Amino acid sequence: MEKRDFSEISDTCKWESPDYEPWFPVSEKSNPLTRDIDKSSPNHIVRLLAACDAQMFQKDTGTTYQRLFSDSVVLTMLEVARTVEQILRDPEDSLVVLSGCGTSGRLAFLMASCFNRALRDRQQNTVYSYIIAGGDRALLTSLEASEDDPKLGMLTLEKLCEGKRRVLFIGISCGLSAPFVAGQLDFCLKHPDIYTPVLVGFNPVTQAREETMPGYSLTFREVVQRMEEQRGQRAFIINPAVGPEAISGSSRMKGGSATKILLETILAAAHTAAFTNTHVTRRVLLDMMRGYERVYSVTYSHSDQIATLLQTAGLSLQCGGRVCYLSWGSLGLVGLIDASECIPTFGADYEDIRGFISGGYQDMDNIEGDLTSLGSQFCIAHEDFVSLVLPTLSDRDTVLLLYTCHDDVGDVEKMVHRVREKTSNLHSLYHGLEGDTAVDSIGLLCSSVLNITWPSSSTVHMQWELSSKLVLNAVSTGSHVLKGKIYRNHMVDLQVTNSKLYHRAIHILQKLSGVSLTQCEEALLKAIYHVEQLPEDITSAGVTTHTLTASRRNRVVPLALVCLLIGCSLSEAESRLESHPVVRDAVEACLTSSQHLTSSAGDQNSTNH
Ligand code: S6P
Repeated sequence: MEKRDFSEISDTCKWESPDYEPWFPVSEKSNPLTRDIDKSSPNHIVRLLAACDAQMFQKDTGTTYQRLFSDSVVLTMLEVARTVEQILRDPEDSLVVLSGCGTSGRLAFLMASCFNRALRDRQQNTVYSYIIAGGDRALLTSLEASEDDPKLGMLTLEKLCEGKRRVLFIGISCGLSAPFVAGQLDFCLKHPDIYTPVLVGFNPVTQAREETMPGYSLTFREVVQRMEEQRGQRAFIINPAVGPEAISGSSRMKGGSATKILLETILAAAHTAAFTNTHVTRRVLLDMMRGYERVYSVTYSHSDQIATLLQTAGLSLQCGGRVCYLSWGSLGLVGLIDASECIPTFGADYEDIRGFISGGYQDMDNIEGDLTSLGSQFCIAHEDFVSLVLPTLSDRDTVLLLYTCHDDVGDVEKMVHRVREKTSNLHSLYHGLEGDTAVDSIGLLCSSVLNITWPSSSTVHMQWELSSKLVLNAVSTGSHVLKGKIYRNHMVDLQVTNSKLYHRAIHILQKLSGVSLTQCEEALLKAIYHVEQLPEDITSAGVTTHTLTASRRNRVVPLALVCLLIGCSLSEAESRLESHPVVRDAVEACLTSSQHLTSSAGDQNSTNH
């Protein structure tokens, strides 16, 4: 029996203490479990990610936080599921809209597509639609700035729902923070005759964002308070805590997984009830969520193979190679989503980790259709992989195949042969069903194989998606950790492209330098505008102006940090960063020399005394 690590067990609960980083909401806290993730081996990284993901399913211990399985959460899910059920029974002029920014918008798209497909399969009219801040381009790339616009959110929703009699609006904001979603929720509250708003997120309402939004009179918290006044009748809030992210603030990980678990449970239960003439019950919801908990356990029971993938991908990134996910079916969307998130999360280039889906935009089924004309970054079909990537593929690159027993194995096999002509660095993630006796000719051609077998069920494809999401999140996060992008459990080189990221950057600077928030903001602004002194027109400008300027610059947070740690000019900080291209090394070198400076100043002081 494996020995239990008690230090990890206590770290699991530490974040719940009121004294632990009290100035941050749960979604922005740093996870005590992962404070040394940057120095961990591939196997240990996977163990840490598993321990963090386990926090999603932790039972309610009667503390401040409600959890996924808390009665209050399940009860609200039940009410929302019953509302969906009613819409499915009488869909005329009705719509269920899922909306969010970044990953939350991408998951809104994934789920709306999945449940519309389920309706089409039953020859029913579709009732789902999605909104992602920034439009369909944001499904594949980072358009974080649109998150800050509450009016745009509201107008997009109003336009989408024109002429509808009844709309169930599901706004997803993991941090209870996106102004785009707040504007939409507020709009729903003002039109209760048509709209019923549901907010999904992972902070208590008292931790919803308090900052004012540009051109808007309410804060997110005030919108949530208004929803609370209507709670249970005309507005619903589903907000269990799932613990801090493994990489602080990276809500694409647990936030995304928990969003998928909660909403798929609600929608799948509503479908079953509506089409079997029964009603959604608490038990059905709980059983489905427990099913997802099993997905978590089954997936991480393959930790060694996940670690192999992560190590291979890490080596590729370290030597300037690429990681390509080649997927079939709905796993393609999971691959595209994971790859696209590396751009804002790790400041990665779109070619570093890239997803391709067998049928391209035909399989995507997004509102705006084929986006290939927007440039190479938007070329997502396997044929694009063959023409754009395959010719220059080498052993430096990692290729990961994602497919299931429902996909055309002959097609997978053809692709495997083409890739093998260029590289042997080929791996596969395959989901099969119990009793599946397929001959593993594909596995024989791969350097590593991760085969997961599942019991058959009507929702197994959603379980495959979650399992693949966990694996890919581990691969993309772990490989960037190995590349040296993370310091402790913070992404230091983040892109400061919206107000949430602007404030996160200031807090990271404060945590790592120990100086005041005001000094940190000044250092950040100097790095953004590339000036040694801050003129009045910069200090008086708004956050939107700062983030717009920051979006055209690189490495602003590392630059500001080096200036703060060494007390040097921007040009000196730049040359120090140039001599340490790996961000973690640069930070460590500066910390060592600043400690050295402090201790020699201390020595000097003690000599003087
Ligand atoms: C987070 C990801 C971001 C968020 C987006 C929305 O890992 O990079 O794109 O999804 O900022 O966040 P939220 O809290 O409104 O769901």
